[in-house]
Amino acid sequence: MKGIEAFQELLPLLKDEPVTLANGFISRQVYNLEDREGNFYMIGSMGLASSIGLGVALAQPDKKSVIFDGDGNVLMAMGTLAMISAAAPKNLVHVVVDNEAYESTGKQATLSNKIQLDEVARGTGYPLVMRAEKKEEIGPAFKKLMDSPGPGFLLIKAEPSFDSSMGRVHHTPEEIRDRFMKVATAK
Ligand SMILES: Cc1ncc(C[n+]2csc(CCOP(=O)(O)OP(=O)(O)O)c2C)c(N)n1
Repeated sequence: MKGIEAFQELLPLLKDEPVTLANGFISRQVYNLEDREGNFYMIGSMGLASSIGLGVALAQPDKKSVIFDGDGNVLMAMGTLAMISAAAPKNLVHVVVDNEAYESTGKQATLSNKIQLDEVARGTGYPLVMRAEKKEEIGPAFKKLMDSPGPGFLLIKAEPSFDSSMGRVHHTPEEIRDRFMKVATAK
């Protein structure tokens, strides 16, 4: 499965949830497929989408805070998995598209071919951890996570396959912040 196919399954299942996206191709793919005001595109800071998504979950307990992350990002900030588990926000859904590569910077291999990130999430204490290896498994797994008390974790195994003709996110950081805050704080 291509990474973009994972997002093609996930995006139609979103409603008005605030979604925090990892930097690089994760943000670029989702921006090109379907830009939403409720998307917080992390521009630059690798590893931090999960911390921001945790902050959103804690600040807005009545909304689901969704994180779209990458394996390289998770490996860079692995301690955040422990922080999410310890804080235990019921309203957090952490989705990781795992292509076993730092695709955004040239497809260098990450360690996720050896280290199973779903097992790491389970080990830190996420109460609901799921894995999807086929496209058809993504929708049911994501729906289950969205309907269950979290924090939930979905590992999607994908191939590196970014289409480099997809442009960059064109919003300025301030625009991304202001649009996102409107959605994240809406009553
Ligand atoms: C602190 C830091 N180190 C390195 C980079 C460069 N960088 C941007 S995206 C990326 C790879 C992210 O990998 P992953 O989360 O697996 O997503 P993928 O690129 O495979 O979609 C790297 C190394 C950065 N932006 N910040």
